Amino acid sequence: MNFEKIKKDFPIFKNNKNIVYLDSAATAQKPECVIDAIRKYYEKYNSNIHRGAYSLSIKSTELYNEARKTVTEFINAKSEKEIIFTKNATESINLIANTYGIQNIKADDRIVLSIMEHHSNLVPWQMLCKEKNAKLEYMYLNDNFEISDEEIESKIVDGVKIVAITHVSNVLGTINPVKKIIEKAHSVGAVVVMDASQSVPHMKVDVQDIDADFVVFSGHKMMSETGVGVLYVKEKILDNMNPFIYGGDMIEYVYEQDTTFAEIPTKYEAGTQNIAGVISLKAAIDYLNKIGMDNVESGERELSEYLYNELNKLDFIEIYGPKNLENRTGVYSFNIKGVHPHDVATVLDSKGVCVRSGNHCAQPLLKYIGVDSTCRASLYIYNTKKDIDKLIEALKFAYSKFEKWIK
Ligand code: C6P
Repeated sequence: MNFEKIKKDFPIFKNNKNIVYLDSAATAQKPECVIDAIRKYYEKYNSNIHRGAYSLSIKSTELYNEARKTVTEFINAKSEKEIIFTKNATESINLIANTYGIQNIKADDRIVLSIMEHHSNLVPWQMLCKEKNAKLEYMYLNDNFEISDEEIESKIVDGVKIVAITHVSNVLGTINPVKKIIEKAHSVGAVVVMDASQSVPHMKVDVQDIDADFVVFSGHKMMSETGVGVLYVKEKILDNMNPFIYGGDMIEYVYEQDTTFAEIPTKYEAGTQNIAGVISLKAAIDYLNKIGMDNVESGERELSEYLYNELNKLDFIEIYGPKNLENRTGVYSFNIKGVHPHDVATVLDSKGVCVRSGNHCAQPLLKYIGVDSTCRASLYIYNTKKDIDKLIEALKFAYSKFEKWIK
């Protein structure tokens, strides 16, 4: 993959010549074609969807519907009815917990998560368990920051009703064995919520092949605007779920004392949607498809290996994540031993290198691995080996500044 050429598609790097952006796990930069799609929508078609008989509104509705088709094909869902647009992955998970969860979880049922879940895929389940008097349990990690087969077998047992698992950890980069987990969950009658926030932007995800019941992700991590997310739900489950938010557009008919609801997926899309955001998500997926998801994955793997090897050469760095590179993505959490990650990130910033530092919205995971916070460098298609070299140089510089203070 020609990373240098891809980088030229991103105006932010023309306007900030010296930055090295290594925080794509938080949010991805936007290529020109996505920015153009948003501009074009507002300049040529801006109008509400599903509401007007005039041609502008019809065009907006068509663009919105085309985006749903593009998402359907991108993750190989069976039907467009299975794709719901939300605000982000967080809202998608809250929707599931507050509809399917409320309807199906009873006292003493079990919900199983992994300890590496982002707070978005943890707090909603905690709240649901408290409300229903259900039990919340965790799959923990082995020394290589992975969920072992034994852990899957011992935790996903009779009585488990929901398994909520991230496909890829936003802290460790671990790729979880989701097919194995889903097969096991289905064998005990549980449904699986797969958080694909850190996988869908980076690899081919086929929801029918994986067989997850619910899949969530955010558009902004795959180069769309912020404020648009996706919830995939198998049609047979969706048919029996209550709506999440009530109001305009999600209804079929409203009487004084009662309401009938629209067909799926509109039943779950109440109120005016983020139309430009949804259209920008289509543009982002078209862009990814043009590069090819196989190239995205293999290109990032090459960069990830380079980053891993370069970080490993620095004996003052501690890396948290799997050592076998085939089982991880380009998300690297690390610390300079003895130095607070916010201090490290501030020095890196002085060299133009953007990394995230903190708990990455995964406090139970950080507690489990025994650190308060980490620095995190995360890669995407516009990064280059030069970016990684600059990170390494900046880390050496940071170490030289802190060395004398480290005990
Ligand atoms: N992680 C990060 O820097 P939202 O905020 O709804 O778009 O995405 C939530 C979310 C859910 N699951 C995983 C695995 C995630 O990584 C995230 C977002 C960002 O790691 C922002 S905290």
